[in-house]
Amino acid sequence: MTTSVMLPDNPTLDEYKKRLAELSERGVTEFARAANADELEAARIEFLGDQRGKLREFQIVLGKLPKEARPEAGRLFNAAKARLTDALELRRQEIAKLGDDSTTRPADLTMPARRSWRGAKHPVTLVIEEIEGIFRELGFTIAIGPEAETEWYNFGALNFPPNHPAMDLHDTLYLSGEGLLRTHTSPVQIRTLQRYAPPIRVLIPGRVYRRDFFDPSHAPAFEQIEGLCIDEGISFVDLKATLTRFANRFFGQRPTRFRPSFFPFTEPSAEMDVQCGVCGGQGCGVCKQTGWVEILGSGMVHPAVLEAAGVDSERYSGWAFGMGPGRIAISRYGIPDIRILYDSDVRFLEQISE
Ligand code: 2U9
Repeated sequence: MTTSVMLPDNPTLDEYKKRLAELSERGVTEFARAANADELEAARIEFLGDQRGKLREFQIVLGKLPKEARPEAGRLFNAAKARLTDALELRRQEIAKLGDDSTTRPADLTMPARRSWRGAKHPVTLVIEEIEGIFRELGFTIAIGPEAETEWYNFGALNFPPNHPAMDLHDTLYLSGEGLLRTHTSPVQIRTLQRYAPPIRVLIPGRVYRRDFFDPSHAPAFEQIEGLCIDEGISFVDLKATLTRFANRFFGQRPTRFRPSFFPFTEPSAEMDVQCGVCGGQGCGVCKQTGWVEILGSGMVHPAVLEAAGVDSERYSGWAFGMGPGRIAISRYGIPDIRILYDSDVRFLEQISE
């Protein structure tokens, strides 16, 4: 609604007072007529807008009135501004009480749709799912199991002799009463061997717990993936061939190598490295100048472990591996500190979303 209240450039005091009273009246009427918040806002801008509001013209002209007329004109200007402001606020409250008139006002179908908020998968989830996909293609089945375990399933069945120093390596979180939080997903492999007859090819992702304090490369709870292949006639060749195939699929055709290692549950044991993807093997900060990045540990399943799980170690053999997908996610996405994975900071997670 346009409101014409023309005010001459150099009005007399009477002219100023007459026009100001007219403007005030029209403004109160326009505010009262506003049917909704949008119309009220338009009226506010028309009468009280800082730049082009009608009342602004009266403020500017104040300085052009005869000197002796300015005090009275100023008082009248302030009274008119207060009256219009009160009328605006009153109508704002009335409209708010009426509630949102979107139920009565016809929907504007030309309005753009609101962007629907989408969640995203966590970087570690993306890595786990990609690794699962590769091993599924190699004939592995995904298995899961309990996070609260017994000492036997977490250590005893895995050839950890009582009080073996390796158990300290795990710095275990024991539960009140009995039991513990599993320090690796290996107990699920024992349970699988007990329940199913070979041939077995399982991949076991899951959360594991260690009594570590958070630091740039350790977290007290982290994700792990272990794999197990048990059949007749399985040899170290099968281990190397399958894990090399995995590495080539996940990291691309980069050189890999195996280094002798030790684990109580495998013999022989080997760590597997992939050539550093940043420096191409020249040595850099990421690979600590070695040119290689460790990706997993592996080995031929120790016969004592097979026997503990009720599998005939004379007839069956097999290999196993374990890796930390969180560490792989750090190296893949160039994340400097493992704690960033667990801060749940949306600003970080939004950068790596799918
Ligand atoms: C059974 C038999 C053997 C699982 C294995 C590793 C080597 C290994 C670590 C990698 C990084 C744990 O997440 S990590 O800290 N694991 O190096 N794990 S072989 O061997 C098994 C498991 C179950 C019945």
